[in-house]
Amino acid sequence: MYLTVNRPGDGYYANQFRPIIADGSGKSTGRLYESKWDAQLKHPVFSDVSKKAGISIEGYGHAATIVDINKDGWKDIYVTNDFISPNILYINNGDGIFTNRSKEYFKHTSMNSMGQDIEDLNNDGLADVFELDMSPPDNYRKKMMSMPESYQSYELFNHYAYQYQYARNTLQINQGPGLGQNDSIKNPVFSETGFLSGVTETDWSWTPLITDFNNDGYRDIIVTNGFPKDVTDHDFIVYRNNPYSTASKKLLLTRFLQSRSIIMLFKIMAT
Ligand SMILES: [Ca+2]
Ligand SMILES: [Ca+2]
Ligand SMILES: [Ca+2]
Repeated sequence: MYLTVNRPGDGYYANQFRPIIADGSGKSTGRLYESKWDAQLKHPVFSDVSKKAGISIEGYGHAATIVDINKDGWKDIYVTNDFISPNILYINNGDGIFTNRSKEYFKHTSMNSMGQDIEDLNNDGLADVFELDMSPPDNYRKKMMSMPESYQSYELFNHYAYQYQYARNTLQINQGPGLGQNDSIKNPVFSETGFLSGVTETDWSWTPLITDFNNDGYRDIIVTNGFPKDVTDHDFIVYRNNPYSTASKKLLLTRFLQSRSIIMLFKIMAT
């Protein structure tokens, strides 16, 4: 069993660049529990094996999927982390130890990563990865809700060896194993086709579920989204920052803007 962990506070702000703590001492580090049968208790007992399994990289985790992504017979763990903390792809080495290979497998990921699902979307037998972010589909809400992306951020991704990340949904289509020298098999190659596939912008989104809703043989995607109030509306942020010293907290809370809450359903078309 893998548990994602996110602990705000304690001096950790997941939207601030800093070296990633990868020795297990970071408070927002996921945990892996091994289930073993206890003959005396006559039921399984879970024990925390995170440290010896190499589950030691911090990140503001929101979701994890356990799947054999490279088809070597060993189940791997993909973790989506919110804010700028990079996602983690724990590849199972087959000896009880996992190694993060996210940057080797994916050219970039979503930034404010929320939920994810990993299924075969194009019926080629290979697992594809869909993860959610917060980009709105219309221009007005883009301008009102989104933060600008800057070259400085790009340079900071390089400086701190973070994975490149963009604030939109991403769809990683698995192209199958790459070929090495002498016809050897390498890691799978993924193409990020979010824009081409028309699934990048579903506003403030939480969790996708991929399944064939209409029984036509192609898996579809349902996205749950919405937020009670638009807390990242730029006008509201200015309003909140200026009169906070004079208005009561109660008054400010009543002035939150209403957010639209919708559920989007993508039907995958045969091509
Ligand atoms: Ca594997
Ligand atoms: Ca596929
Ligand atoms: Ca379908």
